Amino acid sequence: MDPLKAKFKEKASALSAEIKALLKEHGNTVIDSVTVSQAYGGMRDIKSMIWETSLLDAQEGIRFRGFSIPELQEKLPTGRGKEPLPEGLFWLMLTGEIPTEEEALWLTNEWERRCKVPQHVFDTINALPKDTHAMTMFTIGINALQTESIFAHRYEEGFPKSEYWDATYEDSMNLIACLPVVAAAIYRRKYKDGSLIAPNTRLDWAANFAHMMGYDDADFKNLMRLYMTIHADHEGGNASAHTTHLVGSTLSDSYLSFAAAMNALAGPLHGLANQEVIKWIFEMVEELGTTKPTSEQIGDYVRKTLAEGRVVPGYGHAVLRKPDPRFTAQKVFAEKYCSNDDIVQVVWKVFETVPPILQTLGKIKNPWPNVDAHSGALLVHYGMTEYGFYTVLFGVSRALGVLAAGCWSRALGFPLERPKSLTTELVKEMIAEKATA
Ligand code: CMX
Repeated sequence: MDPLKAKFKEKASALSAEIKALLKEHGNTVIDSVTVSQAYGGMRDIKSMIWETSLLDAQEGIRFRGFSIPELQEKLPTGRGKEPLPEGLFWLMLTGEIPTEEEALWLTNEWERRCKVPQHVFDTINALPKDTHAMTMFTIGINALQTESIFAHRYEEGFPKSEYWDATYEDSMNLIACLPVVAAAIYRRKYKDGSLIAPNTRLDWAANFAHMMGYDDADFKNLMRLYMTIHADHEGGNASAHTTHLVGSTLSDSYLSFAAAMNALAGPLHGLANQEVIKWIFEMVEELGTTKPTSEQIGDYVRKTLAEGRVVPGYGHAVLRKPDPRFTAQKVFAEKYCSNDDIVQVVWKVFETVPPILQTLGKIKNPWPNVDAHSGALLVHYGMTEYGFYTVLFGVSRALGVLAAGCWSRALGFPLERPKSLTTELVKEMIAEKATA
């Protein structure tokens, strides 16, 4: 058994026993109650899912196994780069322990060893019209890769519940290993001449991804390491994470549940917002005829967007109530590497201008920027202007968190997810009953 799998098995057995005891003693303890607004309002704040890999605080933002993003930047191995290796974050999310440099390097080599994308995956992607959205190509590519699922093969043969976690671990590791190759193939087919760039075995996972897309700038590789780290997980309730959890709970394998998650990420209120942000900025600078708009010009453009009944992309969040620390991490990166870039400057001016305008609407719970408000400007700076691809980058990173959490779901034996729905008729009856009680 490989060292990461052995560590995960040890941690999973211990937590599984602890949860069993907890449920025996406190299974009927009420830890939350649901309001009518929650039933109608997208189930906000209902505590009804266990997600071990990260936790989101409305004021402070995301913590991965208790570590904030600046803490990860300080503690995770960086390999040959200057930003944390996503390999280290995956190890942390799976085991709860910060890996050593050697353990992170082992994972780099392990993913390289496991990276085997069959030809039919490329053929499937290439069979799609070139103007197919990159996220559609991505989900189809992942589904095509499902032929490799160890879980699906073993289930078909018949294997015991006690081994589900093992097959899920194998599938998750193999899928994560292959995703950069699949994503880079989509990028090369859709936006370049279609020729593939072979992986460079001396590079870590994120740097290799940059290389296979055709970017060999050392700073861009650092950006990819940071990007792949900060987008990886955002606790369990967000649409892509929750989708992985829901679909995985039917014992769909990691490939099928992750492909489903990517369909959720492709929505403009979720991951597609990163393409919408830069599209909105490009349209603004074109309409204004300048890449250096004033705050007044930006303010007018924001008010025009709102008057058209559109949302300002990259702003607002279902849980966060402060600027997203993932936005801040990217701003800090930009301050270091490209503070004079025009589009970066526009993003910073939008950051000054948008929150007070959104606040005046009186209905928005969080007027602050989220992760998607900054990412596009950094990519444009390094020459990646094809914003239709941005959500694929988000997706490759998101695999780390949702698949690590998927391993935990199978290791802890979580059952089929099946919440109770109500009709409005029944809600009215329940309200009336409460009033007379
Ligand atoms: N621009 C304009 N209006 C906004 C807004 C924004 N950025 N954010 C919220 N609102 C509106 C909502 O549409 C809602 O309007 P109605 O009552 O008329 O329907 C109202 O303000 C209240 O919304 P909320 O409770 O503050 O926010 P929600 O939890 O309902 O929605 C989110 C959260 C992210 C969907 C919303 O803020 C939004 O649409 N933002 C823009 C899209 C975006 O950036 N999404 C990316 C989120 C991060 C990610 O998942 O990647």
